[in-house]
Amino acid sequence: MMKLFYSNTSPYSRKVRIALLEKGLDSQVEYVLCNPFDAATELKSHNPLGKIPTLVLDDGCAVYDSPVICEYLDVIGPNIKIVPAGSNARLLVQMWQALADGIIDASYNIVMEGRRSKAEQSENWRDRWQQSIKNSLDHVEQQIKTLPNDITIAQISLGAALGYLDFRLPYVDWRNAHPETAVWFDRFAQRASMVKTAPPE
Ligand SMILES: N[C@@H](CCC(=O)N[C@@H](CS)C(=O)NCC(=O)O)C(=O)O
Repeated sequence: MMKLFYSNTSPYSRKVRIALLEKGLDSQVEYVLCNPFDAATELKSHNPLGKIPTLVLDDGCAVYDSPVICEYLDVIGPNIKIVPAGSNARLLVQMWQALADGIIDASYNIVMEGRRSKAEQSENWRDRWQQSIKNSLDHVEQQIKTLPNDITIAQISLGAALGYLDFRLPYVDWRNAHPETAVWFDRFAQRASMVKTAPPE
């Protein structure tokens, strides 16, 4: 059985967990809860980067990071394609994924920076990450109508990104300035795959 190293709070892991549920592959995976910062974690023997999510296949091969795992799930799951094959459709969803992953990266950096001692924290970096989140959300608001109709890695990544903002950076209060994105997310968040993978309260 394949093994997914993940945590309940990791937004990148959430992308893969949503994708597994949407593709009906959930029962083919053993979920291994993992803290990547635990020095003794088995994760490091599979992924030299020591990051989650990491999917370990039946033959012991490891697959990372989240975009690569999601693409791989289309190889093993013959049902819906979360990364469409046509070149234009593929580019569109990959760009959505890059934008949403970028929002996650900036948010994750802010969270991790906040865990360092005050003396180590950089106001400049935090401002830059905050600006990048704001600009990206403005872009999402303008482009939200271009999301594909069928579920793809575009919606999955955006759902994970907005869910992470709500979970870790609620002060960003993104809904007021991005009403169409808010309508989209509040509907998307009702999907069983989103409800099942929601971070703990
Ligand atoms: N680009 C990677 C990012 C993965 C990532 O940074 N995961 C975090 C947890 S949310 C992690 O494992 N951090 C441990 C570390 O940075 O050493 C992906 O999309 O999977």
